[in-house]
Amino acid sequence: MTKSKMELGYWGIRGLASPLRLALEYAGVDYTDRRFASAAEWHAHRDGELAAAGVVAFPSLPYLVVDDTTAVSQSRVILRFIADRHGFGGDGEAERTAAAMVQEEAADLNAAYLKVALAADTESARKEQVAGSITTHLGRLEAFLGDKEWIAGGAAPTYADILLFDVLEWMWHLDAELEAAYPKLRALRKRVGELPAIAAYVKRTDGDNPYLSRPFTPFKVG
Ligand SMILES: N[C@@H](CCC(=O)N[C@@H](CS)C(=O)NCC(=O)O)C(=O)O
Repeated sequence: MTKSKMELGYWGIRGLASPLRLALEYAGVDYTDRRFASAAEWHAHRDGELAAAGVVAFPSLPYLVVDDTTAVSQSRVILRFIADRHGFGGDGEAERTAAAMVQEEAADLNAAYLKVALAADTESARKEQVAGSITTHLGRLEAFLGDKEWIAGGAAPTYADILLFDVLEWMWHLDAELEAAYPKLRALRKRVGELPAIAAYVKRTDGDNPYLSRPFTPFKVG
């Protein structure tokens, strides 16, 4: 079988691409991690090479182009696409549905995160908003994980576990107390971090695709 050529395009930050980079690393595939440094550079690529390839229906960042013939945009769809291609999209209906629900719950959590990070302009407002929104989603995820090894309930990790590895770190960055408050999620993050491909990636500081160790946190506070 010939190898696929893959290019992931995004800004040089973690943002929406971080779970996708982690998923590509976990899949063990060769890919180009194309990081745009400015809007002008992205727009020139979008309106030039990408437009000429004629495969990008919804041009945005992030995008994934495979073999110059298939393009996927919309970050959540890209994550599922990578996982489905490489066998960690969930085994059977129950696992696939669980993984998809976790992905959507994580999207709600991210939306709550952005609201707090961008809007709360005092420490007490931040605490109050974290308690009013973020803890609801984290509590649900902790309960759903329960005593399972992987959150979708199967014998192996799915993209939902990899996604949580990223998302949880953002939450802890926003409020350090959240790490100890959800011990099952913390243990899950540790398990994902011990997967060899993930462990190797988070240690990588040089080469073409270094790991960006600090979540971009648009705090008004702190
Ligand atoms: N719903 C989209 C949102 C994409 C989005 O808003 N991308 C931002 C970066 S986080 C961007 O700068 N896109 C460049 C563009 O749309 O031209 C997704 O999940 O991929």
